[in-house]
Amino acid sequence: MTLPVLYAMRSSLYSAKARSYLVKQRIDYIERPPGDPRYGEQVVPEIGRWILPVLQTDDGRLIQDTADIFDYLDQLVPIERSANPPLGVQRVVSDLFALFGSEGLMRPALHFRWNFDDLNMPFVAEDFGRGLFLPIGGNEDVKSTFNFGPDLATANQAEARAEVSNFAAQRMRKLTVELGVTPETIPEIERSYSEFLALFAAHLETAPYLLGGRPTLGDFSLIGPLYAHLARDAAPAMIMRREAWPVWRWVERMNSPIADTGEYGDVPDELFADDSIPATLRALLEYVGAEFADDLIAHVQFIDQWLADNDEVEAGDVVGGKATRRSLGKTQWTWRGIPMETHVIPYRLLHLQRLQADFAALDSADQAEVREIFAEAGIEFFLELRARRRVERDNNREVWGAAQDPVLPV
Ligand SMILES: N[C@@H](CCC(=O)N[C@@H](CS)C(=O)NCC(=O)O)C(=O)O
Repeated sequence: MTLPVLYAMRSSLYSAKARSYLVKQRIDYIERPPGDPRYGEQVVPEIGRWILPVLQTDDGRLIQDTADIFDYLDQLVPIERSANPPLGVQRVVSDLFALFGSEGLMRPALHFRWNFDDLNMPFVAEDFGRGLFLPIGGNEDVKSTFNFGPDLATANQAEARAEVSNFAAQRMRKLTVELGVTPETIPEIERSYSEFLALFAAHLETAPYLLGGRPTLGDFSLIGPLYAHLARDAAPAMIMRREAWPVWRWVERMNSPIADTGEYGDVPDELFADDSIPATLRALLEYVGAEFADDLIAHVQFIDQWLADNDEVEAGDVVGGKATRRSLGKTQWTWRGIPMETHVIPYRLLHLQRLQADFAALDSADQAEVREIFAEAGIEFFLELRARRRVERDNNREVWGAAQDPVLPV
């Protein structure tokens, strides 16, 4: 039997999302690091960029992007194990955490990885080096992908690993600043992350997952930042262990093929009864409002203005002009009272569109309930916010979609 292959790394944020899904749904698979020659020879040319994770299905198709990987895999599991709650209030709440988990914890993840070198680097450098450079050949692809000096075929292996690892680390350190981690914002990033841990831990006192007895897309997204960086790297691992035992356990649980919910007694693997959203989860939604609403608005405003300024763009054009350019430019906004400058990533709109489409499909009673919950959390406008074009995925990259009337805060 041919098994699916996940090209991934333990230290990669988005890899953790796909891996957790495969593990929790007990889908047998093979995991290969990007240093494997097959990644450079087959995957990168077909996907068109160096990016993780990539799933190779058992019939050989390549899927990039964790949201698309979830959609593909979710059709394979029995409906009662689907990570998409049935259409209702919980579906939209799961979508919200799919957006926030994928995009909203990047700053603490990057800060706690790249600004604590003494504690983190011995481990992270090993992880990078051993995932990116394998002693089994194929390293010419690594060399051309990363475009660096030494002749890897003859280089000392440890030195070559260090070289590759350093190269990748430089890129990520640059990204850390580009996404708004600076000396001015760091104290608030740290405070905000501790607040998140406290609220998520309080929720997990009541249930093993976001929406009850089994994980949903919201969990499978939050595990990205919370596993690869915030639980595996030494400095933030200490923080999570010290401040939020239930979150640490949730991270373990999200990587376990069994329910792993013993401390809750006998928990049925069902979502909260009656499509309900408990108070502890509402508190977490309020946190998402405080943490992420201004960020999302700034993104959508910038994207809309960019589209106004670049009206030659047509549906089907690759976002950013080429698949490797994920940002449209930089924008300034105020985050929790602090001036913030960040790169703008149109990819985010995909998650927002998903949430809005699911909301539109609800009956009016469910819509009213979602409105009430979102309004209480200060995120009601998430249900309408849009730029003048959609973003879609085509051939494993982001492309502009149809034109539409923008909806922006006045
Ligand atoms: N939207 C993508 C994001 C994937 C992504 O950003 N992956 C990172 C690793 S965690 C990456 O490959 N970065 C390489 C780069 O940007 O050069 C997904 O959900 O799969």
